[in-house]
Amino acid sequence: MLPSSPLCVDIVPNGDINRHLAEPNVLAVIRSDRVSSSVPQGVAYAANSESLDPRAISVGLATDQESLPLEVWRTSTPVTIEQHGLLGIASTPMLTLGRLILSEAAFPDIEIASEVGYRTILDYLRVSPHPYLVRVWNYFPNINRRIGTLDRYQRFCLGRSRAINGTTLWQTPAATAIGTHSPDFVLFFLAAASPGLRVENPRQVAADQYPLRYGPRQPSFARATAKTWGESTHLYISGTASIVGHESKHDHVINQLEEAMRNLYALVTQATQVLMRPLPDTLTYLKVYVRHPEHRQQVRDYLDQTLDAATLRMVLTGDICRSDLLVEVEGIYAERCPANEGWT
Ligand code: 3EB
Repeated sequence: MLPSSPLCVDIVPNGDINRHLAEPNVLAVIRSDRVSSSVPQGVAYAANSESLDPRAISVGLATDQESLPLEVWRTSTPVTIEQHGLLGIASTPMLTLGRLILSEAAFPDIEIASEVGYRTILDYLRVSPHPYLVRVWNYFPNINRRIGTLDRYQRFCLGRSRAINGTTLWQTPAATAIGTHSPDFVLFFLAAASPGLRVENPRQVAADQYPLRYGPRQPSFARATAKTWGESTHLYISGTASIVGHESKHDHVINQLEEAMRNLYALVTQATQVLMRPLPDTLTYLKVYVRHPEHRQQVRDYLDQTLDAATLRMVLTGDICRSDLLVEVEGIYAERCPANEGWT
């Protein structure tokens, strides 16, 4: 890691989460599957062996892998851990990672869970040294299921919109919203003392300007945020799909993936034009969500043929927020952590 950058990212094949958590400079260990919870339904806080440490994030996606690759974020200084009610906080003097796990069963519906979740986070951020969200991830089950006239993603957007309405702290972070098959609503975020720079994609209508036919409250996320930490500028790219303008495009998964990657690279070009500082040379990390597990292999093959060998990658199975979308990508430009840093 450059001494001036407070945060680096890595993907490690090693599934030993506790070994990573034992290191004081580890900010987050993100696993894509779900830690089985021993807590009964209806308890808002899904407690389990890893849940006491907010740096341990388990997203709740189905996994068909033998090995469990982990995403590990490391910091240049030791991490302090706190728990504020249901909200777990891991921070350094420069930045904050937050983790909120709500059991959906404790709420009447996803709309309320989303509103309560975002209110909880914003209430904490107001008194935090790092009040601005830079990047947010949202995972919850049955994202495409229709409840009445709206689907659950649209209801999630409604709840988020109510919570952030009129809040100047909300400087529209980059985000991901993906459907799982786990009962928890998992939210985690990166926050900083000052907001990132919002970057929009010239090929896409800004999500908060989508026509209302996609839902009564628009999604609120930036296509990317660029964040300068010391001497280093990171780009956090939101979940990016085969959407041009505001419309979903293509029926075939690889055509969708190509369109999503065109969107991603258009966004990177846009970011380098609005930024005063260069980005790292290659995309550090690409995470791909495919709706159907049977598409994973062709997606992997496509990535192997098209990505720089240095780009870390992970292919996960998850549901995309529009039912006509088969694939979504998200990415990070940042320092990759040096191999085996801090390991003994
Ligand atoms: C899209 O472009 C795809 O609601 O926070 C991507 C990233 C999507 C974030 C969100 C939704 C969200 O509209 C969906």
